[in-house]
Amino acid sequence: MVRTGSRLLPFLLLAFLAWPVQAAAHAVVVASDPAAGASLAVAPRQVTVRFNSRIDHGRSRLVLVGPDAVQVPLDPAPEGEPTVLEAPVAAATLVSGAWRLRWQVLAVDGHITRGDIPFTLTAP
Ligand SMILES: [Cu+2]
Repeated sequence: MVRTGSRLLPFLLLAFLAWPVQAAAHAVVVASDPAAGASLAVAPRQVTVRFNSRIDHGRSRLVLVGPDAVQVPLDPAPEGEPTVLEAPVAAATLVSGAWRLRWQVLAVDGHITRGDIPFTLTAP
């Protein structure tokens, strides 16, 4: 009996540790274009953010925040790859300086996450 119990304990511990990981499957960025910290000579014509889990495209947002807190809301594609949010960027809308790609997504687990991906647009 004691033996069974001591062999069961590691399994219970594992199950306990694994559970919150599954429950907390909100969307986290795994890659982006522009990449975080990128320095670009030319404004991107499209932005792409790849997440670790499926997202609800219809309830996810992308905004470019630029110098002087100027905000350029983007229009993400309503569907596409289940884990990717992307949007076109209109030509000649971005001045040079420090920018942030601000993302907010709804993951399939019902949790909203948000964050900023900083990048720099160098003067032409
Ligand atoms: Cu979650």
